[in-house]
Amino acid sequence: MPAIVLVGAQWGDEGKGKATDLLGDRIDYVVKFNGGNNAGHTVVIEQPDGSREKYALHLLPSGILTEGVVPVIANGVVIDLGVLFEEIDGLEARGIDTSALKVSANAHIIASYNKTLDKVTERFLGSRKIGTTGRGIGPTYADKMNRVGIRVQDLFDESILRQKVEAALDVKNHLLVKVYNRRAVAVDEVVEDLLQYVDRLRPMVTDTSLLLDTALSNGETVLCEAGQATLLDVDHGTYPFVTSSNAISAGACTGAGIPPTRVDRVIAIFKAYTTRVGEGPFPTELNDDAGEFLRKQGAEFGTTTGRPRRCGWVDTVIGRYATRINGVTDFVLTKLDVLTGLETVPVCVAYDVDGRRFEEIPVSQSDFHHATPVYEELPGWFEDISACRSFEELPANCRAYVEYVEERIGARISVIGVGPGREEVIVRH
Ligand code: 2SA
Ligand code: GDP
Ligand code: MG
Repeated sequence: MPAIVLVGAQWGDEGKGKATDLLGDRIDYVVKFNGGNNAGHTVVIEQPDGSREKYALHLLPSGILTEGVVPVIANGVVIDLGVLFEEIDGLEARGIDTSALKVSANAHIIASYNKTLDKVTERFLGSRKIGTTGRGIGPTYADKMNRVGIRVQDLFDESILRQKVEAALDVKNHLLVKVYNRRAVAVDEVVEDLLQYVDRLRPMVTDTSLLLDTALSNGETVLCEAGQATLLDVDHGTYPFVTSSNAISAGACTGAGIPPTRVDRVIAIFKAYTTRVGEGPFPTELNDDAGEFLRKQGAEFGTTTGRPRRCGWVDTVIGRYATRINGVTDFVLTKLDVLTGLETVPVCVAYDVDGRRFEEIPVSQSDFHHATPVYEELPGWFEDISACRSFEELPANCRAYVEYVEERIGARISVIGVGPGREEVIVRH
């Protein structure tokens, strides 16, 4: 059976968690392949008595909420062990069975010094900051590339662990003390902190690439779920205002050890408008009442940090880019209900940069910073769409909006979200 990759098409928070959860009962494995606890996925599940349970996941794959699914944290992830066990304990306390969780022996560990470095670097950068989540993501990936990272498997050999922590701290302590005016970090302190998790971690650790290969060969279905999104990808996003991992579909191959020939479906989650947290260019951003309307209607606040998200109209140039770079086969259009109540809905179809029209994202970052959106105004709708379960039930203007966006982004919109709940969707294909 094939592997399916699910990605965010914009700057994150498109509703990937809900989309993964939706697919859950047709999936055997759900794999997180990039990022760490910078991610925040909110999933709302209706209970038999009609009440709603809300889950906010950071490090665990969203598939953990579906019974029978094996959740996998693959090699491309960076793990904060304290957060991992806090999240596991939190879910167990709410009756969710997490015992099937598998963790790659090759995933990297976020050590305390990298959380410190993330925060002090941002402070040091001042107005040039990235607006990171402060979870130590960037410095941990930097260590991985510098070959001074700590991997999960290192925890099972104390002497190796000590050597690796020593090597990592060699330069870092110099930096912390001399540049950032902080205290030096003791090797013992870090080693002790990490070793406290060894016994709980050991049974989960395995060769997850082999596990997934065997599953695929046995006809099982594997869903690889990206954290962050296309425009936050370290190679293909708005660098340097990106996260430090590959969040596009290809990231699933390196981040989970699954070959490209195994992947036959790429589902991209595209919000009916656009949001961004942190710094960086955002052509359709609204700093007015319309932006406030979207933030309020869409409850656009960071799932991890609580930061208000920047909001703007939908950008089909970005949608088309996401289709190309990810090889999207299907889109899930989320939060269409949030646009209800607008006289007209502007759709960005191109950019204007100093009088020049761009149909694609300009390759020059400076151009992108200056890009202003070229809008088509579509008529809005006022009917509550949250109870609609078929495309035909949607108001005519709402259907026209979906079809217009679909035409421009260049891949079919197969599912439409009309509310935060698990069942508040329209399945078209
Ligand atoms: P980092 O911490 O190094 O990954 O930050 C680098 C940039 O990546 C952005 N980023 C995100 N953008 C949207 N959502 C994310 N997850 C949380 C959420 C964010 C939150 O679901 O709401 O709670 O604030 C996420 N994670 C990283 C980040 O804003 C930087 O622009
Ligand atoms: P992720 O990071 O992509 O998983 O997205 P987040 O969970 O950070 O943010 C998406 C938010 O939108 C969550 O609060 C979801 O409950 C909510 N959501 C998802 N789909 C819909 C939808 O179709 N309509 C509405 N109103 N909310 C939705
Ligand atoms: Mg999120």
